[in-house]
Amino acid sequence: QADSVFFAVDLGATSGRTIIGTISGKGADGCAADKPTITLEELTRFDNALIQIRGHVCWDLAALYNEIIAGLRLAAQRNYPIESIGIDTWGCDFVCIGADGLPLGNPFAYRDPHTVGKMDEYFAEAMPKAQVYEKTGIQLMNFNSLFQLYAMRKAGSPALQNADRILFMPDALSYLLTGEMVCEYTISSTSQMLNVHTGEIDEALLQSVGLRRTHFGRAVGPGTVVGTLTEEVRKLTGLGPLPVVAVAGHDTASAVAAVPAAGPHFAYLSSGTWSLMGIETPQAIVNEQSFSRNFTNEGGVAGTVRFLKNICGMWLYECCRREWKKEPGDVSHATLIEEAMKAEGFRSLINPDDPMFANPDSMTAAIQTYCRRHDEPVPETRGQFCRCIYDSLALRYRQVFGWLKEFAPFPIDVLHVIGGGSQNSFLNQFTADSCNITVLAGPQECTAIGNVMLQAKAAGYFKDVWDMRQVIANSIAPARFIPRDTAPWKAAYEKYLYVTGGSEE
Ligand code: LFR
Repeated sequence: QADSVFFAVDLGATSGRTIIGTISGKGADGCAADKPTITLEELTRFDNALIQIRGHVCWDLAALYNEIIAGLRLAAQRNYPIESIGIDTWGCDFVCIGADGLPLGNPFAYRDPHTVGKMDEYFAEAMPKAQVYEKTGIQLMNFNSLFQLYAMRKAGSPALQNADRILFMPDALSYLLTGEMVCEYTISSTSQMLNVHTGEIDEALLQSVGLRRTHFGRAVGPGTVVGTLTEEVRKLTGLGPLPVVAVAGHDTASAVAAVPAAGPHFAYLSSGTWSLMGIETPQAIVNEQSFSRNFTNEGGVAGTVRFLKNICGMWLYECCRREWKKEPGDVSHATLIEEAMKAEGFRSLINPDDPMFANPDSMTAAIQTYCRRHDEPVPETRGQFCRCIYDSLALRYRQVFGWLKEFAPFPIDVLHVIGGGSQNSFLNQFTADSCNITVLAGPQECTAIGNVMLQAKAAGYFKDVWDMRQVIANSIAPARFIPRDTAPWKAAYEKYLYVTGGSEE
């Protein structure tokens, strides 16, 4: 029973990793044996930071590429019998490629302010808001690729003007490794340019930003081979002509694919820099309610739809922590969580999704300003800040979970919390209590697991997504949080609605 070994690149908005994923217990005929399992080994970890440059916020494409090369080289040195390579990243951002095949500069990051206000301009000038939603079923967020492209057109961006091709982040990196250009379904669904009814890039939306279908790569579904490593990359790394697989290129799609659920009646909360709360459905849900509450229908694996809503997740906490790192003192997660738990509960509530938290110069100052404006006690200590963020997040989860239950075409039995945030047991208990639902927490490494699983699926290892999820369930035991102290959360939710103005989206 040979193990199968895969190489995963998982890029987040603050750090990236290269990972070796091994599936053990494979039957001799390539079919799953009784209890196959997956294990991960982190090869390299590196920072990925928003780079401020000439009034913009960008990603460093060449640095990311270089880190992938370094990870591959290490894998070659250690003689891992890699079968394939897969890359997943955050959504919406893209790289313009010139006629010579080279990137035309660094891609804008989705937190670049160049799209602020551009959505409304687009609706006034190009296509009404309701029509954009009806076509795409995608939640309206100013950084969706459609509005980034519109903002770039308006600004006369030379990169866009000269773009021969436009590749979404994971596809751009696969291209640098293989020379092949694809437009993978899960990542392109985040662009707000796919027609949710046809699954194809919409002609009218393309025209609205002055593009043609030929600007994008070959459309492929998750789990398709893109190509093999170029001669150049083989020389740089010492690897052979390995295939690169378009996995579920969107990190959230990879994460959802890795929910260790036994059946379809689950909700998930993919908890990282963002908190993505939703359900998996066979059909898109596009109606007036989903429009007014701004829920999205992103592309999932195996023909599923990820019906979900973006909630600002650990971003507020991560930004505060970055500020505290500049001061003396221990800023470990454990210490900050401990300080938060000692602080008074429900003291200061905020709407974590207020636009003022999108990318402020100082997050602590932004939270204080919000509290002053809303007559909430102003946090001063680290514990008070963290408690404010956790309480407010759990209350926002309650709000969105309530809507989700109304939309779900099935009763939701359990909420799977996955991703880095699932390690925070206090927040998990808050979530269970606030939403009044059993929480199953883990795996923490869901994006990387989903990435590896899609590669294994492409290699013909699983018959379907449930087969795949069974292997994940065999490999990790999620921690269970039962709702127990729900009354205080009910009362706090009234206060939350009052402070936040009871927003309908
Ligand atoms: C999470 C994520 C979200 C997407 C946001 C911006 O990492 O991919 O799903 O809405 O980043 O791209």
